[in-house]
Amino acid sequence: MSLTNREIADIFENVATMLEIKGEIIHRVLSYRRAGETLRELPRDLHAIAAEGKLTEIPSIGDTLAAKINEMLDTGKLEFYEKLTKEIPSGLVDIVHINGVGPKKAKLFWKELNITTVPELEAAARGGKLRDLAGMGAKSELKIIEGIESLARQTGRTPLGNALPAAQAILDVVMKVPGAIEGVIAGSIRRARPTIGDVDLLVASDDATPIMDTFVAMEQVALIHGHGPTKSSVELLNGLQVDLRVLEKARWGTALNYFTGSQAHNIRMRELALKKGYSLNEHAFSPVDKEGNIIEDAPKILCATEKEVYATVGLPWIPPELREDSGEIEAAQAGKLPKLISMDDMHADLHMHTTASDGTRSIREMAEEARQRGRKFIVITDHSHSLGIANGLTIERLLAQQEEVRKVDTEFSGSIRVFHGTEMDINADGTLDFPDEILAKLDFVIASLHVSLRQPREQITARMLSAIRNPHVDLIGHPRAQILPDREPADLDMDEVFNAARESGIALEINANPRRLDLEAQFARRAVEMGIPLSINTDAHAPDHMDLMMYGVMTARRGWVTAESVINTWPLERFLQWTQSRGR
Ligand code: DGT
Ligand code: CA
Ligand code: CA
Ligand code: ZN
Repeated sequence: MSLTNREIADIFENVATMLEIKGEIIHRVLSYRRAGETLRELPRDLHAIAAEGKLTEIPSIGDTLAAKINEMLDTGKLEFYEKLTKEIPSGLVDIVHINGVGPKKAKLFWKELNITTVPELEAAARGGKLRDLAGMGAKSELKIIEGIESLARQTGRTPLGNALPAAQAILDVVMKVPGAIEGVIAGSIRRARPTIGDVDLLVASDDATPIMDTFVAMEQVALIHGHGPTKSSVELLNGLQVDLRVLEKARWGTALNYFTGSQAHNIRMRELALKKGYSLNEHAFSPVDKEGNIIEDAPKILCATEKEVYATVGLPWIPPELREDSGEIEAAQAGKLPKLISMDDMHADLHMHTTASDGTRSIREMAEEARQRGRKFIVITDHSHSLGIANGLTIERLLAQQEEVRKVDTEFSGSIRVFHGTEMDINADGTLDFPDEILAKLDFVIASLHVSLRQPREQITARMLSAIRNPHVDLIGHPRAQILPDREPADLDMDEVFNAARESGIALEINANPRRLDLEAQFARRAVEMGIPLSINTDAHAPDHMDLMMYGVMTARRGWVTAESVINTWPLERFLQWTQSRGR
């Protein structure tokens, strides 16, 4: 039996969780967890690396872990893990994955009530059997039930930020095959959904065979589900499913349109085609009779471009990010499609961290990185003191940092402006981490939720409103505090949040980090409809995070956002006017 990278990663991650339940030192737990994460995303098969004797060249793999990997590759199992599962029931690992249940609680339920599976825990919670345990109550039982339900809803989707680079790398390989004319990533990636079910690649060519052969033979392929002349499907080492379709260039438009979706958009397109007397599928428009049956010998319409597909049903081309049947067909019919924001419009990044809190570079280095990416102004926004885990700044450190920022700003004058701000915590009790007279000294103030994210709706909403109503706060960072694909957003009353934001004239963030994409598109769209300005920022903790801006822009486009609504696109003078018209 031969294990895949993903199975070995799973074993390491299970070991980490089991050691945590046992109460092992955190260092040991983390080394297994990190190894698991690394192996999951590894672009090469572990068998090949082991054969070259290069396992220890993988980041976070030392001699001990390399020996364990070799054992698994050779024997199909890990003695150490088998022993652990005799000590710690493996169902506890699933229990730890429930939102709101950590290793300590899992151990408590196991030791006190002999609960070792999720269904047993759910039955106990519903039966009111957990409330009398130490540190538990009726409320925590409810939370566990909610956590189990949300676990069931999680469908194993991959964040856009992982799927897009993986898809692009594969497309780059197959496009090098002679005869590949055009290639594109279609499906939900093209529509910029924040999470992806599977990857849909399209390539135009008159000779599919060598393209398909290259595709299924790629190093990152773990399993081949199908290998045919028009369609092949594989599973990658990291578990991602990829479909490749190869078709003739003459049908590119209909195929691209069909496989971009969404399904709901496609259904509307087919209805429009029928009204014009055609049946539309991925191959062509085929004339139909009055009953809707295809007239066999009537000439079909082939479309080489999407523009022709839309023109055939009487519409202008619709940007893929809008294709969800959420008003885009009507807008296109009325000539009212928005002119969506694009990367070219973005010339500022208003949220980033330095070594002062949990970033990896100095103010000067971050400014230089931003300058190289063509940004015209940035704001340094390190964490505030109550976020101890991120080494948040005290008032003293914040004020000292301001002098440093001013120095760097002067050094860079003429190429990029560097402003001073904060990403201030909205504390669990609704207070803010800095007093007003300190906030008044800053150029730009972000307030964010980082802790106590599972407070009940009323409490966490009130907390958010107190930040929105502070006249010194300019922006709410990653407003719903979600982490993709698994951490559910905070239970905020978004109507109240939007109403308060509109009243106080504050901006809301689209955090561009693909683990966040928060606000998500549908909320961004609602905010803009209400006249609330948005700000798209990378929240960079390291230089390469600045490259993630595109995910924020993709999300904004999916939310029908135009450049006008986004303060990062405004000229510097307008931005300064706006911040100065606010509390300071
Ligand atoms: P995903 O993979 O769950 O993130 O979402 P999609 O949109 O990529 O869905 P997928 O991969 O199942 O199919 C790709 C596109 O192909 C989809 O957006 C629309 C089209 N498509 C697939 N199946 C159907 C279908 O049964 N009816 C229609 N109208 N379109 C379909
Ligand atoms: Ca897909
Ligand atoms: Ca698919
Ligand atoms: Zn941040």
